[in-house]
Amino acid sequence: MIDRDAGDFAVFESGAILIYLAEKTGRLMPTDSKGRSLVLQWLMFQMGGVGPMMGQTNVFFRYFPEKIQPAIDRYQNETRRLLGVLNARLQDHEYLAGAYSIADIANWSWVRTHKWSGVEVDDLPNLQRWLKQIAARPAAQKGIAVPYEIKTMDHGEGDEAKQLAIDIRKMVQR
Ligand SMILES: N[C@@H](CCC(=O)N[C@@H](CS)C(=O)NCC(=O)O)C(=O)O
Repeated sequence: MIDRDAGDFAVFESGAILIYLAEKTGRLMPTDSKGRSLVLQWLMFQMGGVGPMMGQTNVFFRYFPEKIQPAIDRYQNETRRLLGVLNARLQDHEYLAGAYSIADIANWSWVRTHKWSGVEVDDLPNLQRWLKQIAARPAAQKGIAVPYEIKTMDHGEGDEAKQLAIDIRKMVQR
């Protein structure tokens, strides 16, 4: 991301971009130490867990031409475990860290594509409630349409999904 209003200041890594934007606008992250820490904890949970694990699940489940079952199992199981942690947290919390925050934005952006990773969440009711709740937010709908919306990732099946997997496969380093 390049902040044109700040002398073309460049920020990389999605977590760092979200923190930069939250601090710059004073929105979506509290400023008190505890509130801020809670948001950062759940943001880091995505950065260090959900993102990399779902990323690898997709690599082995969707993109690799060879089906290496132990690798698929390993990453799908780890993704499932992480989604279970989110589900437990969401049992008595409407959002991950107090009010709706950059922690929800970061985690939701990955978790919403769980079907693409071949991971079902039927037995995770709190996670499903949270997924729907955020999906109903107009700004979230606007966000996933940038640069364009890939609906296939929601469904994870059909000819369009096959084509998308072929296209992404070309980008994956083996
Ligand atoms: N760490 C980067 C994102 C990297 C990332 O999420 N890459 C995805 C693809 S969009 C991935 O996990 N790919 C797996 C791989 O290429 O091995 C960030 O959060 O900005």
